[in-house]
Order: sequence, then C-alpha cells, then structure tokens
Amino acid sequence: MTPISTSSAGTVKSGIDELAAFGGKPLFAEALHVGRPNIGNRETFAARMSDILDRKWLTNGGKYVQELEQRIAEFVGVKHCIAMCNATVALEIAIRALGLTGEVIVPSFTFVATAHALQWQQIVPVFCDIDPATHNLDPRRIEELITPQTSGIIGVHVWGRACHIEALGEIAERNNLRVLYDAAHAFACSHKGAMIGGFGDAEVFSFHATKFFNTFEGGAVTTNNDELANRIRLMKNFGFSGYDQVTYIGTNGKMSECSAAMGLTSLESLEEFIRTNRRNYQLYQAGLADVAEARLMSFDEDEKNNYQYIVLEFDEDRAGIKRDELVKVLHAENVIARRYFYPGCHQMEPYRSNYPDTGQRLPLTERLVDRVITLPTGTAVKLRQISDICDLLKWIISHGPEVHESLSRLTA
Ligand code: T4K
Repeated sequence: MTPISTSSAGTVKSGIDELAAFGGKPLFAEALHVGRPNIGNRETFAARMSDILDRKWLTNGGKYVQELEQRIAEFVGVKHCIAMCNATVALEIAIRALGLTGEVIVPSFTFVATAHALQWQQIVPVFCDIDPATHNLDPRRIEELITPQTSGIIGVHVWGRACHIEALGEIAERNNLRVLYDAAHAFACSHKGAMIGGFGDAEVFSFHATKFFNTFEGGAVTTNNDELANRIRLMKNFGFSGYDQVTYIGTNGKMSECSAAMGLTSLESLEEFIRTNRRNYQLYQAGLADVAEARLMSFDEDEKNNYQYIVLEFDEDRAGIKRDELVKVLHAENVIARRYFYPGCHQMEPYRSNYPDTGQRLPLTERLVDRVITLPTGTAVKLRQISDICDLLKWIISHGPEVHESLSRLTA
C-alpha cells in the first residue's frame, strides 16, 4: 500500500499545560470512540422495518433472516450460514454441536467471550501463547498443551488477520481434534484468496454494533458440513425439528427480523465501510510513519481486509511514558483509545483463580496486552480528526518523559 500524505504536521498542543489532562481544552469537543457503529442507508432500513411490521413476522426464521443467511453464504462462499442472536451464543452452540468436551485450546489474547463460551459448558479453556508477529495462536505452542482430554482448538482471527490455518489443520488432523474459528473480527477478510468463513469445521462471525458490519446484536456460524449445519439449526431453535417435535437439547439463538433487516442494509454499504476504514488506515499509516514508539499494525495487502481496527503496539520504555498514561491523556482529549484484550482472559475470573499460574506459559500474550492501543476509526471519524489524532500522539510521545513526570506529580 502506498502511504498517502497527511494534510499537516501541525502542532495541536504547544505546551504540557495545554493537554486536557492538565486543565487544557480537549482537542475534540465530542468523544471519538473505537467501535462507533457504521450505519447504512436509513430509508432502505426504514422500509424494511415497515415491511416487517406490516407482515407481522418478527422472528423465528423469517424472510429477512433467510435472505441474510443466503447473502452471507454466497459472499463467504460456504454452503451454510446460520444467523444467530450474537456471536457468543453462536460459539456456545457451535462448540456443543461439534461435540467438544474436556479441554479446548484457545488463545488468551481474545475477547473473553471465546473462553466463556467453553467454560459456560464446563469445558476447560486451555490458554495458549500467541505468535507476536500475527497476534494469533502460535502453532508451535499448541501440541505441548494437548492431553487425552483435549477435544479441539478454537483459533481466533484477531483483527481480521487469519490464523495459521494450515498449521492448525495439520495439528488437528494428527491429534484427531476439531477446529472451530472465532471469526468475530474477520467478516469480509480472506486467507490465501479464500474468504474467511469456510475454514476449519465451522467459523463464527460477530455482527455486534461495534463491528464494522453490524446487525445491532448478531452473529452467524458458517460451515460446509451439512450434518453440522443441520444440528446447529436445531440447537439454535430449542431443538425443534417440526411442530411439537424436539430432536436435540437446544436453546434460543435466533436472530430477529429487525437485526436481519439491519444486516441486509449494512451489507449494501459493506464496500463503502471497508473503503472508509482503509482510507482511515492509510491516513494513520502516513501520520505515524516516523513514530518508532508506536508501531501501526500492518495488513497483508494481497488479502481482503476490513481494516476495522487501528492497532498500535506501543513501546513505553522507548517513549518514556506508560501505555496506560498515554491512554489516559488521550481520553482527556476525547480520543477514547482502548487497550485490547487487556489483561488477557487468563487474568480474568474464573480463569485467574482456577489456574493462577497460567501466565507463566504466556509470556508473549502478557507482553502484548501491555502494548496494544486501538484508535478510533470507521465512518464516524473524519479525515481531519485522524490527522489531528496523529499529531496529538506524536506530540505526546515526543514529550513522553515530561508528560509522565507531570502525571506522576498529579497523582502523588
Ligand atoms: N469473539 C471475539 C474475538 C470478539 O471480539 C467478540 C466481541 C466476541 C467473540 C463475541 O461477540 P458478540 O457476542 O458480542 O457478538 C465490545 C463488544 O460488546 C463485543 O461485541 C466485542 N467483541 C468486544 C471486543 O467489544 P466493549 O466492552 O468494547 O463495548 P462498549 O460498550 O465499551 O463499546 C465500545 C465503544 O463503542 C464505546 O466506547 C462506544 C461505542 N458504541 C458502542 C455501542 C454498543 C457506540 O457508539 N454505539 C453502540 O451501540 O465490547
């Protein structure tokens, strides 16, 4: 990707006192968030909502859910897409439908839902360290964690960058394990030219409001396995295979027609959302090109990416200011930067208490959770605001030790 040039290298602050953390005026009048929803065409959405109300078919596999499932299956290139109320329930159902039991290997560097979906069903999430180059499961660390109780691996395509899919597949085959992918971040992304959604035994997408493609709340399981798809369909509808006929233990994982209407509308603007995210990414790339202390995560330009996360790895030793101090100063300026996935699932309950020593085998995860910062992007952020965020970051970092000292005095 050719970096585009930033409009200004202008100074957004001319002294420490001007930082909002020390009483100055915030750079932005309103908060800029990570995860502000992208909204498609309002008229189209309103027309669909009106139709739903007219037809009085609100949920339970209605017209819009069926259409969304079909469109997603076509887009991803899989045989089956089963829309769900959210990705957490979709993960729980996929885990159960795959027959996972005992122990399942997962990264700790993920949203806690990945681990909880297992533990919720009394399956132990066995946390594995990551490859620092990709932030995804390190295949070289997986086999040492396999025991007779291990039934599967859940890989997470963090930031939409694909896991080491071939290596995971080989390990699974050698050890007779199932592979499920948490593709919550990876809608519209590809691996070796093939869309994410068709790998492993099944993949799970999240369409939560904070994802670049949203259905308010929502998610989906995609798979090419007919039998598995059938089981998942039954399980997400209480196990009903017909009127009064229950074939499995099931739950309620259904997506509503409102969510599907939003999904269809979002799908119509998908390319625009990705274009905006990519343009934002390029602007951050240009704006932060010479900032060695804050390295912008890269994407493989030969693949399809959704560019929904602007991820920095921040080197606090080099900058002379702590990552959390930087986040605090940014928040005061109304740049609501986020740590991800701090402090790692293994440091959250119940995993922290159940397995207090897990951190010892996760040195790279523990390092990464102290370095990551995500920045605002999406259709809600303007180009000028991104240049200003870059200038602000550069200014703070170039005054790192001073800002650190001033913050220390403030809290002393
Ligand atoms: N696996 C992975 C790898 C995931 O990342 C996730 C979800 C899942 C599984 C489970 O998927 P779901 O069951 O949710 O479908 C968010 C989301 O709740 C969650 O979906 C997401 N990952 C996770 C990474 O982030 P928070 O705690 O960041 O949400 P919150 O409420 O702080 O919102 C973030 C920002 O977005 C806010 O500062 C404001 C803005 N926002 C948020 C909402 C909900 C809006 O502007 N409008 C909104 O409607 O969790």
